[in-house]
Amino acid sequence: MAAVVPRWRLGCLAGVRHFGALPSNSEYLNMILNAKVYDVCKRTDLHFAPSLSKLTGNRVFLKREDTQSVFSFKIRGAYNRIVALSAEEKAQGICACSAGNHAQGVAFSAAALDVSAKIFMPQTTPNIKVDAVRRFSNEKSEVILVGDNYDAAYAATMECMRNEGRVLVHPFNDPLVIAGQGTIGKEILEQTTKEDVEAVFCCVGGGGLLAGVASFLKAVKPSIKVIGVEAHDSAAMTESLKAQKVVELPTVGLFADGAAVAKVGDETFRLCQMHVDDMITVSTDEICAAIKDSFKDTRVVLEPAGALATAGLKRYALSGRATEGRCLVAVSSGANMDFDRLRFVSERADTSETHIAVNIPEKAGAFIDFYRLIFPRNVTEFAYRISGDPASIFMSFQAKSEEDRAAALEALRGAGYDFLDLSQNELAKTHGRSLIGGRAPPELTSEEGLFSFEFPEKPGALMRFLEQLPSDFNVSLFHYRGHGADVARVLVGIQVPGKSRAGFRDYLAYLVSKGYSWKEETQNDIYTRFLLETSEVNTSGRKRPFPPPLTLTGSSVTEPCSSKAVLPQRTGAIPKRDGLGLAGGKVKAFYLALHILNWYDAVPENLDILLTERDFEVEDYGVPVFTDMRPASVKPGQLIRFPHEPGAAMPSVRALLLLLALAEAEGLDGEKGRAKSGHWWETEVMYQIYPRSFQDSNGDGTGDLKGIEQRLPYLKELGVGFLWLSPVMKSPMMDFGYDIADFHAVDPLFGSMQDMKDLIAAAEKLGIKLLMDFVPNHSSNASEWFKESRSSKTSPKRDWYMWHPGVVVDGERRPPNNWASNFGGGLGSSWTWDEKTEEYYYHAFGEFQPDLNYRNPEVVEAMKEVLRFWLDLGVGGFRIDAVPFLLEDPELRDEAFDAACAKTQPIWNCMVHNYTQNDPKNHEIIQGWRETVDQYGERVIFGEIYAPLKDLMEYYGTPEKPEFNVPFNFEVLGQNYGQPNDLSVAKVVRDAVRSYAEALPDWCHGNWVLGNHDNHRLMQRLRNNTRLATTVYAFFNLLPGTPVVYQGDEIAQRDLFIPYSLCRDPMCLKNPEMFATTGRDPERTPMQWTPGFQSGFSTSNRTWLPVNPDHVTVNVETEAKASTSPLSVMRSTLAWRSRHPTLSLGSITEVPGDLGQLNQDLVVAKYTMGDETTTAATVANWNPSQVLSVDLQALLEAQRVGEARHRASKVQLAFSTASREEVDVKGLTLAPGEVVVVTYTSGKVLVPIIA
Ligand SMILES: [Ca+2]
Ligand SMILES: [Ca+2]
Repeated sequence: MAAVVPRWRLGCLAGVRHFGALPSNSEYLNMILNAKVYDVCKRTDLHFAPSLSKLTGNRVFLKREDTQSVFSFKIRGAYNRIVALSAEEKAQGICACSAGNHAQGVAFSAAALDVSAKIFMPQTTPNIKVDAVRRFSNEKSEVILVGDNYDAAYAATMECMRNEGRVLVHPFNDPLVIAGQGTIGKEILEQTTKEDVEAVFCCVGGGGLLAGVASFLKAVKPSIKVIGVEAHDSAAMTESLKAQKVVELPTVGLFADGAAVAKVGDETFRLCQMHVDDMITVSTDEICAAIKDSFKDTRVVLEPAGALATAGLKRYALSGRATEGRCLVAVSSGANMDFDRLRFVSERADTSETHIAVNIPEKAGAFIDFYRLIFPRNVTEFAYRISGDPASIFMSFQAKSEEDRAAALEALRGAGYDFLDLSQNELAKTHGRSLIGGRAPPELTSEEGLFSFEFPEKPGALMRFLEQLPSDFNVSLFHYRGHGADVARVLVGIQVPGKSRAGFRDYLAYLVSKGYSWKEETQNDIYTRFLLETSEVNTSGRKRPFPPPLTLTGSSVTEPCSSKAVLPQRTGAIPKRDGLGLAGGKVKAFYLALHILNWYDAVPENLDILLTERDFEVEDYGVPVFTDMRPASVKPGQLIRFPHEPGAAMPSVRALLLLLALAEAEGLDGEKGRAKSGHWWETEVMYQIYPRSFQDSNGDGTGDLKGIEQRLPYLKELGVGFLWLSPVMKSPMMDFGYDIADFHAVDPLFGSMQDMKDLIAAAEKLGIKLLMDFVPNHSSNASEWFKESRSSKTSPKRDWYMWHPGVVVDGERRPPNNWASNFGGGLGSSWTWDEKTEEYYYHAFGEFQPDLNYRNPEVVEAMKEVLRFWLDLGVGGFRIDAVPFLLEDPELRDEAFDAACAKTQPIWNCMVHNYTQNDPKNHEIIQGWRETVDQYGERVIFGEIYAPLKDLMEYYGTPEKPEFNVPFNFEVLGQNYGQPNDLSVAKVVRDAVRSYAEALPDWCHGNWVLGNHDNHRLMQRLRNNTRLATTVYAFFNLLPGTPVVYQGDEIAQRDLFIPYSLCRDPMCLKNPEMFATTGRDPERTPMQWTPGFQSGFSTSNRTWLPVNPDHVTVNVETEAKASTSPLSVMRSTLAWRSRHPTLSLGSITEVPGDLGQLNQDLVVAKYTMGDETTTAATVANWNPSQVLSVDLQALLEAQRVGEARHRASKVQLAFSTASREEVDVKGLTLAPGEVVVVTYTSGKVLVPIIA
């Protein structure tokens, strides 16, 4: 049937309309009743809104236009317009201009009617909307992005219309469009036959919806009020009706962008003027609140324009205009919400916030007096910046009710506070909170430090924090914003005069003890750029903040190893010394500066600094004070004296500025300015538990979680701080847990998930943390993941693993390349054929361990989720398995292979693994893990990487993109892995320590692994020389870096030979010819606790691997009684270490080698302790039978040749593994295997600032 063309349809150019005669009211009624919208639109529900009804005392209904296929009512008008086109017009096509929902309606309708549409959208339209329009378009249609704004796009539309003869589909100013929207009025009437409708609310942009709905209702049931709702900042219809003519707004607010129209249509205006009862304008806050109200009743998030009607309805009802109990209807007109705006909406939806600006006296304690008047109401924001007396504060709080709000304000008034209620001040709410204060002048910030604090958010937490603020330091900036998060964050500026800095540190330490964590932000760019005034341009031509921030530069918060220099927290009393002792090597000007600041009062005499030529080679010191004083008073070779005057801040500040400048010029990043704040994994000792062999609690012959729990007190006494558990996740145990079937479950062999939780809790009570073994490279072939992947080639998890059809060579199908399984066996291929789906799958290890495909982002995310699962349970972190194996060469290239080698070794050992290991992209995956773990605060990842030192260090990442907190150091354990090392030669140790210390980047924390479940025990490698094994552990326990103890090594437990018939390890089973060297069972036999039955490990007659018969002498119980036993030496070294946490944080500076006067069996490692003022050396006598005599004073001074400017230092014996009376370090004799620590300081300062 051909569409009837009404006589008025002469043209429809907005702005240039020239209707011959406009449709009459009855014609509109007719057009609405006959509108052809139901081909593509649905008759939307009229949804009863219980919450809104309760709130208003009316029966409130929402007309759910958000449920149309394009999520808004616009499709009604667009379709009704397009369907009415003549055949000729349809062939010409249409055009439209829109930045939003109209475009979607046009695209959808054009597609439904097979019409070509050109839709013009401003280039600035968000992608989400452009994509939506494209999604609805047919092939004949086109979305054209043009111009910077709607007007420009509209001009292009007009041009297209003229050039191509297309028909414009106007968004509102067209009778057929208006009639299409009018069908909503018709439906509302049909749907409310049982209701007593008082009013219907419609949003207004151009006015099409309101005009249509009003035209219908006023024609059929004029008693129903029709009310239009506009945003307060784009009320074009309201203004026009008021002026009785169409007016154009100079600007429109864009929040309700779907209804942001500067000028309504002349036809919509005409209709509204005739039919509309009233207009209401609403604020942004009201719109946000309406979005929330609608959400409560429908669980749908409306776009701002879509919620306008609801906001208006609320305003109407709550202002008392509605008759109680009658029915109110709002058209929920659209749900195309930009997801990015949700945060803003949710923040603003809360209209219960009261915002005030108030002046309080600028004095300590004024804050809390003020806050007490608001308390216990919830404070959502609190901002302050020093600006002189009185101080201005911005505060937001939530009152329980309007009365409560009034009461709070009255209380403030009563206490004499002069405040401003900002609740209705849009500028204040949007920007005021971030503008409070701004830059403070230098005279107010010269002693200011900026700190961020975090603490658990709960009622009253802010109050308690305010109570903790130090009364003797002035607060110069304060900002708190409640985010509804579980952690509260506060930013505080505090004025700390130089001489009070030590006291301030104590205060920070006190806060940490109270559960607050802090981080200094004084060097944060935001601070210097936005909160400080800048100085005049200095000699470098750059502007600098003035004065430069004085900083403690520290944190109690977990931070990645960073290149920033960090002063370790001062512990205990200030050392008594003659002057400031500095470490050998380069002088750390930065540290010196901080020490001056901290200890100024404690320096008992004048501080002399001699400037050298080099001090003047630096162009840009960036410090005005220094530039000032340089020409007048300072010359190279001149001694500057900073007189000692306790309490006199000025000299120390001058010194600080000078030294900071020098430090900056020296480039601390490259120097050993190490990031050391002493995380637990840096200062505590790691202990590896192999759970199958640690302690059996239920008599089945295998160790378990309850067993570990029983032995926690032993571990505590031993002095270890955290445990790494080899895998206990659910597994078929083909590789004893390194083949995981379910990453979220504990294997029943070890116990239940509850046992795991109990273990974590019990360990925590003792201050011991637990690291899980995370095995990311592969799963078990029994995992649900792999079963699904293997089920068909089209399985959604097919790509979670690595499948390949193989290659056909000479008519025979073969794996795609020569990659070998790490576990050997047969041809050794790492590709196994799957009969069912006729493809190979890849496995770096056993065929029961298919590799996960880390090129698939789903896998990457699934494994992060595994990390979060265990972190949520409270584990301290992870040891991560087989890291180099994660990704393989995407081109599957063959690896180089040495055939001769394979005669005596498993094939894998004879290949160069440059295509299956250490892929550069592995690092991105690890960065992702680190980010995941770091989100949990003080947690850690250790990595298992057998790689050359250079490659190993890459796994620390960079300070900006950190990877492992600690990649395991296998230098001592595993040189020439697979061949037992002979460590009886001191040189092996010396070289291993030296090369590791040289390779370790300055900002990274080292570690020492001496044994694990994959390598022959230390005792085996030392030919069962107990004394030497004891010495090896003692020596490494007394070096900087984290020691790692493998269970049993503390009692010098030995390998037990396991014949092939008894072996359990796949490395043994798969390599029968060479099982004795490849098998790992010998180092995995049960822990030896007592001389008794099964050594106390189990009550079973049969344990999974036999207990070593030597347990009658080698066991915990026996060794605990002997003071020189391996166990006793282990305990005493760990105890000394724990009393000196700075030891672990130090840097090894020198490992002397071929010195004539040194006995070759002495191993010496020199290092700075973490506080950078103490230098120490650990010396071991590696000779198993000879006493060696050495003059340590001479030894250490001998190292000083070339550092002539240092004075002689005093060497002191600090620790020995032997019991000794002797303390004279000249001619000290070291017993066989004895290890001593000496400390020495380099006398008085310090002629060279820069050595
Ligand atoms: Ca058991
Ligand atoms: Ca892999």
